Amino acid sequence: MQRHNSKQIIEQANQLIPGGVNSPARAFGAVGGTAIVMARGEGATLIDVDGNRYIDYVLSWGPMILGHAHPAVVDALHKAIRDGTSFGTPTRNENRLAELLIDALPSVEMVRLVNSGTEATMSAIRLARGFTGRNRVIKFAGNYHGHVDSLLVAAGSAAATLSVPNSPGVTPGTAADTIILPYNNQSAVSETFDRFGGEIAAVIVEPVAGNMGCVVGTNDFLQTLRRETEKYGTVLIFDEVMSGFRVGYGGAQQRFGITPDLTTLGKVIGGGLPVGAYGGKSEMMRNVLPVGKVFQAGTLSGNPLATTAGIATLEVLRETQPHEHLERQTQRLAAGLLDVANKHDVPAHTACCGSMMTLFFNTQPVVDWDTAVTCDTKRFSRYFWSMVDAGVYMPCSQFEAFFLSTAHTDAMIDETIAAAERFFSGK
Ligand code: KE4
Repeated sequence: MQRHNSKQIIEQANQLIPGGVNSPARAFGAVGGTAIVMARGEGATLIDVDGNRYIDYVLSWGPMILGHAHPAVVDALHKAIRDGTSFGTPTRNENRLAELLIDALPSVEMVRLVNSGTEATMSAIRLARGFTGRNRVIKFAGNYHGHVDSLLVAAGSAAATLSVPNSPGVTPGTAADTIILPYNNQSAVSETFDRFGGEIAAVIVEPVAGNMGCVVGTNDFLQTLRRETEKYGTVLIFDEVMSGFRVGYGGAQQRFGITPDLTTLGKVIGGGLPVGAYGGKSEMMRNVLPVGKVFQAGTLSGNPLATTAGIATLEVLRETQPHEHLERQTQRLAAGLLDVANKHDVPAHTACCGSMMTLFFNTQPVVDWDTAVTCDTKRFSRYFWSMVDAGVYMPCSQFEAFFLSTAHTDAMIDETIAAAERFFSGK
């Protein structure tokens, strides 16, 4: 495949925008080479600026669960845009989207709409701290919750347990209140609560992790989080920005039957336009301004066009209930990729939940960050470019998840497995 136009556009972008991208995940840093500039999407395919077509398993990093340019979303936006784009006032749409979220998610009685997953997690943590009057927050290695200062941290010395910044610009003081624990490790959770329980404002967790590749939280782990947070009056936050409406219509909390105190959302709920949200029990949410004292605001929060795309997307999901079909398709893809890897003696493992999955180049199952980092990322990079050149656009990092949409067909899945076999046969 030739990608001259992509190269030219990225060269220019590099002069205008740091790294030529508006989000580092798009820069192909982990796999080398030049990022591919896309021109448009059609269902489960993307077409780049050189006219090359790809089966798309990135789906804008999760939002496009109905595929690109779904008629219900496009028609709704065409209609809405004629009425204007933003008023800075309450609008009817915001009630409708709030209703859909409240109806779908067991933990949510009241919700605040924001513009991104990062805003949602940042606000949920501030609310938890304001509600409890406590400072410490627990997060898990390998979980990503957006570029929130207090969560851009690395594990500090084990003794200190205090985290240290893992980005310039994050102050040691900000990092110090964050405790990082290993994912899927219930004894580390219990020990930390024994030591700091009464000081912990919140635990934030991806119940199905997607940011170290797809790693599913075990029932023991998630039940331990629920039990310990209840015991110590700590707010349990399920970050369902990625898993929400993707591992089931009611998210991981409905799938696993574990109800958090707060839930953060994004991606799918905006249907490809910028929407995030955080929600929980009314008693807790009423602590948010203007009813309560916890400050949070946003010029474009609940934007008429973004809520239009989100409502259209969720209404199609609610009416068509595609999640079982999506899960079967995802499992078929995962099994097919694993089968061809095994056939050619390439060490690999897969993990999937709902319509997200990852093929790990690893000799052992990936259950946390420490096992994730033992993946063969060099082989992954060769695999990535082999698949992209075969017309399969996949996440440009071993530590991301594939996503499927209702527009992915059996033939596309077969084509993807065949492309993977061509790579594995050449190793
Ligand atoms: P945004 O601020 O990017 O909308 O959401 C942050 C976020 C929060 N929580 C979870 C579980 C997330 O996965 C994310 C964002 N996910 C990444 C992909 N792994 C977004 C891609 C990007 O940063 O460009």
